[in-house]
Amino acid sequence: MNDTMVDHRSDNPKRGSADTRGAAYIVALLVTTVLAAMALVFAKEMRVKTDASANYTSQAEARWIALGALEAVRGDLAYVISLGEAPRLDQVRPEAQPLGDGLFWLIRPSYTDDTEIGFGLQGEGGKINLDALFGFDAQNPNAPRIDALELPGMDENLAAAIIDWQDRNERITPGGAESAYYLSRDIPYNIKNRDYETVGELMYVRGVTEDLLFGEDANRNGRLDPNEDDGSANAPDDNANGRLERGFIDQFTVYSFDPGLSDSGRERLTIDTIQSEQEHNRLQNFLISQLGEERGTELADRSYDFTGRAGQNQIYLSTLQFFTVTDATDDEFELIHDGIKRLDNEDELEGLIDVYHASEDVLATLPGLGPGDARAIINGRPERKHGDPVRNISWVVDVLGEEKAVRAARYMTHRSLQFTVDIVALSGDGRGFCRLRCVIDCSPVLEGEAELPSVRYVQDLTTYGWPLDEEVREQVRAGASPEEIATLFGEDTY
Ligand SMILES: [Ca+2]
Ligand SMILES: [Ca+2]
Ligand SMILES: [Ca+2]
Ligand SMILES: [Ca+2]
Repeated sequence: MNDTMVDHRSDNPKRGSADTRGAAYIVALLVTTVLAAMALVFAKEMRVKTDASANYTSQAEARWIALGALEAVRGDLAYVISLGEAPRLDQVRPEAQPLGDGLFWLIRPSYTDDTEIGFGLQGEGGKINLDALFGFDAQNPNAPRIDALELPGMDENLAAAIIDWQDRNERITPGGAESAYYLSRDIPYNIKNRDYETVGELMYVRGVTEDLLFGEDANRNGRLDPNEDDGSANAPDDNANGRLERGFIDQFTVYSFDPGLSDSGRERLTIDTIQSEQEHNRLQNFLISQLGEERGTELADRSYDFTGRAGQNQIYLSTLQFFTVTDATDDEFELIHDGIKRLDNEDELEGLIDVYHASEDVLATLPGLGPGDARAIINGRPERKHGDPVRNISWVVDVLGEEKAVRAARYMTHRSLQFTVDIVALSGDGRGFCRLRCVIDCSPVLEGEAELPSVRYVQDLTTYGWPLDEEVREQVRAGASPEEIATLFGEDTY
């Protein structure tokens, strides 16, 4: 054996030794390389897994912050309602609010500047109620009958199809579509013939497209983003006109509803059918309680002259006409408007338009009004800030003139009772975010039956992407304080 080895060595000692060492070296090198590569792969995988679990944790954190934000808003509004006040859109602080380790924002369209994001709640009263839209509900004769054709993108056939989808019958409104159309589609489905429950449901209706429903706001943040103003260069297709064409989703609602109670949950007094001394006394007592003996009696007498005593039997076109007929002052009307209603059966009102928050497009659909009137209303809105007591709509008389105002006021309200809460939540490390769009109902309930505002709808919009500036997240990752983050947006717009 030794011999063999020796022989072998002596045969070719140098080559054998070099081969062995070379092979070992190569194997070692290979093993090292493979090990190093494996180590790298493992390290990378570990890193990816660590990142993934960190991201998952951050996202979960953001989601809890969003849900917490919803509860915070409900709590804030419940407190306001408990004071006997109508909830106002400016009663929650909407920008960069710290919650847990993270932050949340409440966003909404700015309405005055398409390139800005607005902050705060969105009043559903500023939108057109699909279920009360054209007054097609025979059960609800007080519902507004609007001129929907004033809306961008709307035409007669579309309006008819929107009506037919909701109305209880199978009679085709001229230009519309009933079940025969929907059942003859490639994938047939039944027509609803019931109230709309979400605005998104419009996608089922003949002629409604994604473009019509969402407009140019592809990421649904209410702002004109660069890709939404560059034509077809980047999705979506837009008209590159420097303005954000909004879709039906921003103009319609299914939630606006007024139970016809005062802000503090009291029954209102009827003004229109007062023909007996007894009814007159009730109204007079109410007016005296609000305005004092002299003025209360004076206003009650003027109203009684109008509705019955002088045998005129005139009918109020709206509660705003009570303001003009009685010649009340703005301050007096502020004290009485919430305690009166026009008709006995005017308890439940669906779809009244909140003139403080409706867009120009929406206001132009009100019966008797056009785009010029809509602009005048927007320009004539009194500034409402914290603590501002002006809450009724007497100012509309100055804007539209008495005759037009008292007619249109039948479809108007000074308050939204349902709100969209569009929550953007960011985890403390700036890595995870969550977006929830919710609708809460703050309708007053009868006195003494206090309730937390109810959540009517929640939709997760996280997949639409981060809606604010990227800089916000970068700053949070870099450890900026909520105050510093809030200043990124400049003046607040709620
Ligand atoms: Ca129908
Ligand atoms: Ca956008
Ligand atoms: Ca585009
Ligand atoms: Ca545009």
